[in-house]
Amino acid sequence: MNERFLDSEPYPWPYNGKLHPANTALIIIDMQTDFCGKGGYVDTMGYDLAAVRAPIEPINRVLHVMREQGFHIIHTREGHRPDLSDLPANKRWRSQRIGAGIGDAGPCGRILVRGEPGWELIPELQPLAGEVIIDKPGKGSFCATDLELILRTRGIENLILCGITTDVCVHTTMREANDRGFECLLLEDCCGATDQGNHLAALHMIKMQGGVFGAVSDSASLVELLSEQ
Ligand code: C5J
Repeated sequence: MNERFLDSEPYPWPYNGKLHPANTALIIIDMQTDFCGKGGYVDTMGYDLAAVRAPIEPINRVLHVMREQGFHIIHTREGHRPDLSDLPANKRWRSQRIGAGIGDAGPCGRILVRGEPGWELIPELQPLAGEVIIDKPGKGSFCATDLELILRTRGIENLILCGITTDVCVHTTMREANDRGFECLLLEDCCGATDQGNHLAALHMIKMQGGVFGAVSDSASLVELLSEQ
């Protein structure tokens, strides 16, 4: 199979040029109403929704092309069991301090509780039948989930990360994946954070030390590369 490399920083990605649908997954992190919808967790905390909604359209463009070409598509959702048995007391306490208690009632149902309207993936980015959905109780997608087993079983080596928030769940997942030997790419316009400074800092961190967690590119560059014959 021909080698191909994406225009990305700080190095052309992936490192070995092996980029094809069988060994590469798009992982869309936590595009849930609680993180980018009106009345959800992020909205209740008082953050501006514009920055966390900005990635919706670029993600959709990438998703369309990658679906068409048969790449693996993975969605994640952060949330807790209705009895909150998987919610650490300190996580709950901190959320209550800021007025958006996880497990408490809000305009979109109980905040970050599985099965509630706010916990659902947004209508614009609904999974198709057969796409993997990972339910995670934490920020990283590998902690207390079967994500690694699924990736190894399918022979996936490359992960293209997008979603929200850049500095929290996306970054934690990228770090976890990088430590496990996966070749990671983050699409900067397909991510968003509750603080623009944190978004930019998270992108900068990835590019240190020759690409300490992988590489950074954008949706247009990826779509262009994948559209080349
Ligand atoms: C946060 C996330 N920010 N999906 N979760 O609590 O980044």
